[in-house]
Amino acid sequence: MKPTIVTAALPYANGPVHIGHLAGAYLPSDIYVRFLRLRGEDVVFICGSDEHGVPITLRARKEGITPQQVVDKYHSMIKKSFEEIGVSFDIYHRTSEKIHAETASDFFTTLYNKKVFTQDESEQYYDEEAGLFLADRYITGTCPNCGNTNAYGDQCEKCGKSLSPADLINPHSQLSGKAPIKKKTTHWYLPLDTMQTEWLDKWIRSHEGDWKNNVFGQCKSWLDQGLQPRAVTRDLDWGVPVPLPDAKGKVLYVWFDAPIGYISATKALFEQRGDKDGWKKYWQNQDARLLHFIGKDNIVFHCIIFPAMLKAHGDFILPENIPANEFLNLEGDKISTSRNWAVWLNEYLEEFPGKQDILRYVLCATAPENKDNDFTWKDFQARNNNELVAILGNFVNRTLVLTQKYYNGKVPPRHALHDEDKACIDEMRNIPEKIEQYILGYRFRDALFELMNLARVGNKYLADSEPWKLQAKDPQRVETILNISLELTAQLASIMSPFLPFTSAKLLSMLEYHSMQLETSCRQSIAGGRASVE
Ligand code: B3M
Ligand code: ZN
Repeated sequence: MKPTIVTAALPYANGPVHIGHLAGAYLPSDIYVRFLRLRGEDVVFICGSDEHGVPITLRARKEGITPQQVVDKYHSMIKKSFEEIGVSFDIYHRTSEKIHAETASDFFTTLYNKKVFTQDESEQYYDEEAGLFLADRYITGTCPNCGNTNAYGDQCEKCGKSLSPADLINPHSQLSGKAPIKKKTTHWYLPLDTMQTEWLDKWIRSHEGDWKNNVFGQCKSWLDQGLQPRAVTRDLDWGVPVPLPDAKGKVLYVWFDAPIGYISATKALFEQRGDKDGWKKYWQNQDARLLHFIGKDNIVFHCIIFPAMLKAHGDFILPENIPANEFLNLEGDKISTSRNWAVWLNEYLEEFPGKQDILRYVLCATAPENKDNDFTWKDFQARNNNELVAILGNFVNRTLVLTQKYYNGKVPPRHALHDEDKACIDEMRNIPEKIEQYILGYRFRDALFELMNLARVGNKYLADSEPWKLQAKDPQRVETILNISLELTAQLASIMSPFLPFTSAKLLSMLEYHSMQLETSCRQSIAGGRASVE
């Protein structure tokens, strides 16, 4: 069995996470990993806080505290929220840890020694009043592509175009508000242009049809425009110092160090497990699979830049897939941190205690898998009432109540099968296979829909066979119907666990099911066998 590394984008520790993040990267990856674990696969699930970069230093200025205070505050907040919503990372690490600085530093040094980088002196914007070079988000101006007057030096959030500070019209400093001057500085560059001709173009294009259309399409448009050398260092005082004698005051670009965070977090995980070299079985094994779950704004970094780094280094595998999602809007409007237009996960968890699975359900059902999608509270309520309660809850409730009433909670025997029993049993085999195929193809909405179909099958079976009317005249028939309904309930309880882990655990304990049996039963049903509650 191939070892699998699943990573979820490292959130910037400059604010809490919101439902858009959850629907984009964290829920799909959690569902996928929980499913692999159910199948008994060898998987590590890696995430952590991205604690470097300009978003952090800007937040520190805004709040009048140090960058370290910012990341300490938000790291614990984000970690706690993920735990409470049931995202089951094997490790939630942070890029301010020593092991990360060492790993990122060594990575840079290896590339430097292999003469991968080009070094270039250029003129960059400088804020004379603040005494700082204005990298990335320290500078804003008008987007040359769409005219948005608030575009950042690294990206326009309105049209999504990736920019460099020199592209901005009317640039001004985020620190002093003034127009910057130009000043000479030296940086190291990853020569993506030569890499494109050497291998990158071919490698990415070989994934057409296999990567999601939205992902491949974005990559293709980057390739068609022609890749440019990309600076991997910055003039900043917050980050991993560039490990060269002539690089004082310079740090690694956050997008150089952050993805290396996946590697350092895996190292930290195996250190915790007392197996110092255990991480190599994943990252340095040609048989292993690497999967990155991200939002669409991170596609270029995971599909082009990080693979380019990994390949240049030489000791690591490249990603097999990058199932990125599009964006989730809120009530028809783009989620925005600056306008505080979001459902923040920590606030949801406080306001709806014990209701984690409802949010998981709704976000999976409306996940922006192929195009942007909208979250509304009306839909949240409707899906809870009409789907979770009316379909899933109703079936399980009727089955358990009748079993209690007629058999004092014991599983009744099964007798001769009627056609309707056989039809129900067939669906109990077919639907889990469909769920499996959808999950493995990163189609979580379709998988969830099939899960609900399984409950629909149960409701129809009970409605058609009406056991409550038969108990007096044909108790044997009722035994068979409830035996099958219980088997379906047990199967639902196990197959729902990647999506609705809290409900699954509750239901399994109601069924007095042990986790060993759960795994066997699920594997059996997935393999087309029949799970049994006897
Ligand atoms: N922190 C950007 C983001 O949160 C960035 C992801 C890093 S993944 C290596 O969208
Ligand atoms: Zn724009």
